[in-house]
Amino acid sequence: MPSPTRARIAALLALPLPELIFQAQTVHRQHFDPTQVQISTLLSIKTGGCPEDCGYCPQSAGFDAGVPASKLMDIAPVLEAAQRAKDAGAQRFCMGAAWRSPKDHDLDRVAAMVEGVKALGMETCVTLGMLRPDQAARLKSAGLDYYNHNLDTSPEFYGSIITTRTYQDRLDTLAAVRDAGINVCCGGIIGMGEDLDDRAGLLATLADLDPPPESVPINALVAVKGTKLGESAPIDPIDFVRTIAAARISMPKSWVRLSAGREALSDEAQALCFLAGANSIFYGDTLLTTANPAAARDNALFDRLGMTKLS
Ligand code: SAM
Ligand code: DTB
Ligand code: SF4
Repeated sequence: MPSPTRARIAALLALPLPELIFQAQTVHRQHFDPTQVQISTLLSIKTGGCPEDCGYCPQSAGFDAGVPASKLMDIAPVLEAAQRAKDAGAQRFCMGAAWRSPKDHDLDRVAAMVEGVKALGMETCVTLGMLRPDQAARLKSAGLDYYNHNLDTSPEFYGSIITTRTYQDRLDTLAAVRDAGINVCCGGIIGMGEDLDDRAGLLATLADLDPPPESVPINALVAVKGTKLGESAPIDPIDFVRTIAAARISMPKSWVRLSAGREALSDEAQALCFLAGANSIFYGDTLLTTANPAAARDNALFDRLGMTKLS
């Protein structure tokens, strides 16, 4: 038996597009200014060589995707990158590490990065893999605003994408983050071969978290050659729009982030995503290891649409 939320979301995904967009717009306007977009810039602070086997990820040591492994960055260049992101208009700086989970001595350096980025007057986010409660508390005391940890897909489809950590491991990390008083950033990826019911299952699991994540990144798979999913066919952009609309309707108060995959979308498809309730993006030429639209292209798009970056 699907959960009531899952059945409701599956029905949303099957609606005619004009009906779905109307419902999403109606909900969106009850909680947000539909002309404003929240802006985060990503930096990979520890790249590649990851022991996990996530089938989509160019940073897994199990794939040869042309991403060399590097060590955790020093603090100073990270703060310089954050200052550049702030100068370019980013409100939040998100630091990602290709770890299964952080070691305590690495966490000390990440905590110092968080303190430094906060001191620049930016919001902070990190994504470091699985966290224990004491590690989440350490990050909270450094001033961390958001922790990103994705469920990626439905509980049923998950095992065909990742075998080295379980869905429950991810839920446990999310609980540790929530209990530490850090905002939760949690979403998933579409285009990995999942069906519509898996998309509904992902969104229902997110929506049934209590409370739902404050930030919900919806990624379209960036198919990187050498990864297990490197030969996947691109998704239909309209399916991306539908997923975003269903996320907006099922999590009315969350920031829904149009995340990886924007480089392959036309300006018009991105405009539809904003109409469907997306109100946040990653901004800057690179995500972690793959390309993202240049800031100038995003600024031109916002001008065209009469939308503004939240500061
Ligand atoms: N290693 C940490 C972890 O996995 O928890 C943090 C970094 S990991 C790269 C963050 C998220 O990026 C993943 O959970 C996944 O949702 C997303 N991601 C990674 N590779 C991707 C790809 N090729 N296309 C779309 N999203 C991707
Ligand atoms: C999220 O959901 N998407 C971002 C962020 N959280 C860390 C990462 C996307 C990564 C895309 C592949 C890459 O650039 O390596
Ligand atoms: Fe490692 Fe994160 Fe990539 Fe999975 S998604 S292989 S945990 S860096």
